[in-house]
Amino acid sequence: MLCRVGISLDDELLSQFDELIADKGYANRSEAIRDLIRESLVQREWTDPDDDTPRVAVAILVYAHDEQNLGHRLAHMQHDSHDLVISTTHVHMDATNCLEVLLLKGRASAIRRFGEALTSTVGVKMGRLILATQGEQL
Ligand code: NI
Repeated sequence: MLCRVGISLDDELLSQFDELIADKGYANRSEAIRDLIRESLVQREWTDPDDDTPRVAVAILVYAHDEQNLGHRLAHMQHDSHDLVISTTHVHMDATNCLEVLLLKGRASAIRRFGEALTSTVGVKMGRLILATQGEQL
């Protein structure tokens, strides 16, 4: 069932919001607001340290494979946590730089610890951990 709600915003904030959603290509304010709410709900899924529900996430890494033996070290870390890694894609972007995308699944605390260890490894040029959702509650 779809419910209608009204919200009050000052005109400057609304103006900035409209610019933001136009830049992002939203068709209307409602869908943009629904997405903001969903994003907050997804983030909340990750906050309970005692939650055993399997969570999914994506880790993105850019690194030079021969710097500080990174190719080997990152592969070693992944083998040590192989139970959390569903799949990996490795692209050799040029002679030295690699892009790696990992799909992760497991307990929230384990995924966070492992994903943050990967993205914060010294020498990684760009690292992101995207905490996703299996979507049952949305
Ligand atoms: Ni490579």
